[in-house]
Amino acid sequence: MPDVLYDVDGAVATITLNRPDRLNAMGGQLIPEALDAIERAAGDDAVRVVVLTGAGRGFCAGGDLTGGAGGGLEGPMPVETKIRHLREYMRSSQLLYEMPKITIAAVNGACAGAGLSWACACDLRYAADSAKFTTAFINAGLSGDFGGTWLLPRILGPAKARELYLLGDRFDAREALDLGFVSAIVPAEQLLDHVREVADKLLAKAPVALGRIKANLNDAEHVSFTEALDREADRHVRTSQTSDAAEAARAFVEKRPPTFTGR
Ligand code: T3D
Repeated sequence: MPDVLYDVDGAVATITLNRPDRLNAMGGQLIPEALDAIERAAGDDAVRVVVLTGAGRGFCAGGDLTGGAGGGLEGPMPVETKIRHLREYMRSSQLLYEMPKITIAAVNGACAGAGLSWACACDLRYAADSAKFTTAFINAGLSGDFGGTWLLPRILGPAKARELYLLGDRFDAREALDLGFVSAIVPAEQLLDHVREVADKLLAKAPVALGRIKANLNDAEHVSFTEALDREADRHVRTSQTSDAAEAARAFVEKRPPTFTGR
């Protein structure tokens, strides 16, 4: 069995991390296969929403502590080579965060370490009632990778993110919801159906506008207010020129649901 499964249904790609006996820890070929799958979804014009989830009772337990790192990060090689390989694999987080499609983490269970970083990189997160979370790196004597230390402070605020990274405590789905880390808690057996409903809701919206809203929100993390206003103005005017924007206005006036084409 591959360590990552890839499935497309309509315009929704589902990437399933698939090492269930290890809570989908990042050993074997899980990291390179996940990067391939994320690249594939990002590059497929027919895919508009990407769902990341895990097989079995885990979402992703982070680095594999039993066999060390997977995907060629282990073994005798110069540290600079390892850094280069890891950085290449970490493009997975960058793609989830930056691709102009909406990415959703369906956190079906344990979500730890670099697995939590991947969840952070997604636009939206939904948790099964059985999900549990930990930044975990400090418990493994590590400092953090796959972007979590950049992303989590932006999601939760710097004080809470610092606490979670420095202490490494576990938190459950209820606390994740209270913190605003996930948008909803769903009974485990209904999680993927719920996420599909969210995806369908997104599919009914204008794709260019969605992608540009994501770009604006991403820019807001790191550019000045002046620069953000410049980029908002540019994207807003360009988006207003699309036929989807005209269709949205027509549909509103005609009191009917809009039909978007992505142009
Ligand atoms: O490779 C790379 O370079 C990528 C870099 C990654 C860096 C990191 O992510 S460092 C962080 C590594 N992850 C952790 O430290 C998390 C360790 N795991 C846990 O804290 C807990 O297992 C969980 C909170 C994730 C889940 O707790 P629980 O009580 O639901 O499950 P459990 O009983 O602890 O674990 C169930 C099984 O999964 C168990 O195996 P067994 O005893 O049934 O044979 C456990 O050993 C295994 N497992 C859990 N996490 C990992 C793992 N096996 C390998 N690696 C793991 N990370």
